[in-house]
Amino acid sequence: MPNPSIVVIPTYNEFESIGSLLHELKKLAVDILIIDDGSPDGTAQLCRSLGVEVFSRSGKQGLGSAYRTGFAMALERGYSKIIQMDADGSHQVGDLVVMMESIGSSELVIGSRWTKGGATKNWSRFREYLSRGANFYANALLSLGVKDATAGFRIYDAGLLGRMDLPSIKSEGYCFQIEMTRRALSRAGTIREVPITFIERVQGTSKMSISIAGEAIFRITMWGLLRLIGR
Ligand SMILES: Nc1nc2c(ncn2[C@@H]2O[C@H](COP(=O)(O)OP(=O)(O)OP(=O)(O)O)[C@@H](O)[C@H]2O)c(=O)[nH]1
Ligand SMILES: [Mg+2]
Repeated sequence: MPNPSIVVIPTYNEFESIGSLLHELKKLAVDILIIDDGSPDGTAQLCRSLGVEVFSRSGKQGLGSAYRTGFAMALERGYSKIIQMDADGSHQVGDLVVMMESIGSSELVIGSRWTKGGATKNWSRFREYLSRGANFYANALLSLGVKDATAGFRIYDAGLLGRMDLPSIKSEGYCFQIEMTRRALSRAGTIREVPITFIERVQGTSKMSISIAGEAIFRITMWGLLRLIGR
């Protein structure tokens, strides 16, 4: 019988980080699905050589679209819990275990850096302010009531994910996490934040860019304005 839970991991050039993460994940009772965008560094080949399923796409198409693809596959296969995790070593398997134990009746568990007990390690002041600032701005305009709405470490219940109309989620960068949080709330999803320690990657390079930050500022502002005029 397949596991009831699946971890969906988007990858782009994560050859140096993904091996140790998969090694740790394989100790849990979870299936794993990698969504790789044709990483030139051989990430997909490495994952397959470790016996992990890879769905390969041609060319870098963005984190949001990678998750939409992976989530749709997970729902179609009938998994009841769908876990999202970065490949860069920032998200710890130990924290995932705690998150899984904390699910209770929650339909969305967020591994949170900014709830009591959460932390970041090896982050520059700039990255910390960027993350805190994005959360402050999103909460001020959208009243999400979630301390870490940009977190990419989550467990979704399939029932909630199925209600969220994934093809209509448009964000591509880390704004994807905010849009998913908004949508979960609008579909009456119950959310729990569980403290985690986020560790800055030591291998590979960040895909964070000006255009990804710009997308978030633009979309949050637009949603805030639409909210203001009651739409
Ligand atoms: N398939 C796919 N994966 C992506 C893409 N962009 C980022 N990723 C993956 O998404 C995860 C998060 O990307 P990161 O580069 O760590 O970006 P981030 O976590 O927003 O930024 P940092 O905090 O700087 O690490 C990693 O596993 C990346 O490999 C993409 O276009 N396609
Ligand atoms: Mg990262």
